[in-house]
Amino acid sequence: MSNKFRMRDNENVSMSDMAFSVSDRRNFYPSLAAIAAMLVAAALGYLWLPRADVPLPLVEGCRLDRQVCSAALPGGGRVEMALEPRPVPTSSPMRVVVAVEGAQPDGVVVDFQGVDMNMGLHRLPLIAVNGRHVGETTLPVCVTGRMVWQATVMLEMGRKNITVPFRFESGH
Ligand SMILES: [Cu+2]
Repeated sequence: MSNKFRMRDNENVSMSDMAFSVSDRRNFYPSLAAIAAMLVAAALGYLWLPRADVPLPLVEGCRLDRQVCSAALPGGGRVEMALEPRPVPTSSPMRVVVAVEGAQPDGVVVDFQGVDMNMGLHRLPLIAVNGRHVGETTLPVCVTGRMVWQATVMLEMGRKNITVPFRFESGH
């Protein structure tokens, strides 16, 4: 039976009875909508929250074109990086190997940038193979023949991006 029908049948329904049933319904649906809106906002907030960048200082006293270099990670563990072959070739492919000890990154990316010269940004996503992260790339040929590069390893750990800059020279 609809409300309209019932009201016509029962003319003496009081205003306070009506007010009660209407406000009851008005309170119920907005609170459900508010909860749903909060859940949606929380989900979007989680997705859109910027990842926290954790930049580590430059790894000094170690050149990737001469040796394997490593750095301690905040919260334990180590990251080790190697370029192959050594010395590093400029116009033929080189292999990049990153090993992470005591931590499990979701992804590993290496950015190559010229230190004294703008050579553009070369981003190399690595692939997980047998517990290590590997990739292959060819550095652009430098007009000066020899230059210093920075290889910044980015480890995606949960909601953190830990970056570790290493240095090397190319073109010997
Ligand atoms: Cu250059």
